[in-house]
Amino acid sequence: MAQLVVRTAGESHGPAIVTLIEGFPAGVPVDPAAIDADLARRQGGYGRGARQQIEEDRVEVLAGVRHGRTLPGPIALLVRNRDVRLETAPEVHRPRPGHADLAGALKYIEPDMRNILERASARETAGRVAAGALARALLAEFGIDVVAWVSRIGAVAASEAPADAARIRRGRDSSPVYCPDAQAAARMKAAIDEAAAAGDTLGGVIDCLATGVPPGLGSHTQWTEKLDGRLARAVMSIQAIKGVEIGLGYGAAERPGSRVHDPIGYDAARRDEPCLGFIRPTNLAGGIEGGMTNGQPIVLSAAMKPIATLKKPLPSIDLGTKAAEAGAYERSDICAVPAASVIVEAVVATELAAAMVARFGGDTLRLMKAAYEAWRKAARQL
Ligand code: EPS
Repeated sequence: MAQLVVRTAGESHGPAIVTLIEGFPAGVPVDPAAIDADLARRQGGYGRGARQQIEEDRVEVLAGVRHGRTLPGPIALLVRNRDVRLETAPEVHRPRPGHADLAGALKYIEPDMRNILERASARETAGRVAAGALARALLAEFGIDVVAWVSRIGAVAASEAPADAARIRRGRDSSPVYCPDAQAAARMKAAIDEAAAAGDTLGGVIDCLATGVPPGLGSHTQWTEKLDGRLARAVMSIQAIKGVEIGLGYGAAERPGSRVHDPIGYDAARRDEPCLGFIRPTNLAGGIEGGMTNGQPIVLSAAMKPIATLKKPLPSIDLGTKAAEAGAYERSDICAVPAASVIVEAVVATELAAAMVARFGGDTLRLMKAAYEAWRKAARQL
């Protein structure tokens, strides 16, 4: 089975973040400006700290692209850091509750937690967003669109977003907190100001919608291939994400089955849509049944905890003396939920691209399209 794999390397204050992408089909158009646009969105959003005034993320394509299209070989992308001081940055001895510091120190028997936090840092996600932009270019060739936005910051929740990805994107992109509900966005901004004034930080919820997804991505045959499991892992692996829901998610536990499962109907007039005519009046499953897409849009949400680096730090200890001390503080974001929405979009796109490659073969875009069309033709005869 063809396998698309994305890996990153790099420390927060090292020279660069590097991304290696293997198994990506050849012939996909690559637009560095589109990658940079996603990188810029990831750097933005109201509530970001001083670091983002230093950084100016731009992709450099080091390998795997020629004449604006992907080659068969691995793709290597590089995003340089500007705040480079890995060799001179001070040691960290006071673990921050909520960060990787203490767990990493215990794992590696490491008294200087700088050696942990530099890689644990969410700076790494610049690499995953760069890969996600490539994945989106591949998905676009098949009419698949992924959009993610902020639906809650702290206690402020947005009203339900429109069902249409283009409308969500328009609203989101004119919002300082990447939330399509303008009234809620204003209250979210005020909540971030309040948290900043209190020396505190805020988390929130990110919603994600993928449209145009054909049925049958993922598999019911092996747990490792179940798409809901793969998406949950990809999203949960984003720094500070503590919960992932697909469709109704936790809400499904409260209801009887008759109010959870989406009835099935058929409308021949919709045979050319991704659902192939098999319509569902609701989409509480979030587009996935039995670990496979069912032709409905994928609906997913993720909960992000507040940033662990606090201006008014929580009680901690000095790892050397074991004496009570406040957790370490240099500077921090107040709220990075808008940035995390860009990362959710990227990792969901990457996971869907991987599922498309696994399903329709990954050597070249042209062969992949031929396999996709052959399957669609056969599926219409079901
Ligand atoms: C981060 C701490 C901050 C964030 C960083 C993630 O960096 P610094 O310690 O340099 O102020 O700004 O995120 C980024 C640099 C980024 O580009 O997203 C952390 O501890 O996770």
